[in-house]
Amino acid sequence: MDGRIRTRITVGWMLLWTLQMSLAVTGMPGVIHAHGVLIDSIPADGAVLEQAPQRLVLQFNARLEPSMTQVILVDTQDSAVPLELIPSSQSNYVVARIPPLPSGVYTVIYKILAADSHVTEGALQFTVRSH
Ligand SMILES: [Cu+2]
Repeated sequence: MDGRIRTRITVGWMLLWTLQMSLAVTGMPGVIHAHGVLIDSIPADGAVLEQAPQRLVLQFNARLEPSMTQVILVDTQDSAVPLELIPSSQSNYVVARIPPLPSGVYTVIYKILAADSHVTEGALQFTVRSH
């Protein structure tokens, strides 16, 4: 193959790759192909609630691979319950159903796979103080 043609093809591939990367990074505002970091949650970490929450919402800074998401709720007796995940229309959110909870301190442990192919694990805690 003529060397000039080979060069043109290589340059073409490089341009295409650069374009794809820039689209991937800029295509989803606020959501980048970064390390999956929790940026917000409902309930918030450390929240004290008068009523038990019915849903858990975790917001990350990166697109997630939902099939790899795991969320567990641990109560004060250290009994762990995997939470049922609810599909979310936003790729950087995790939504889970919380079963009815008596008063107590609860720990949410989550494990996610972000678009950068890294797994992130973390935890947050909330207290239910219903009367
Ligand atoms: Cu990463």
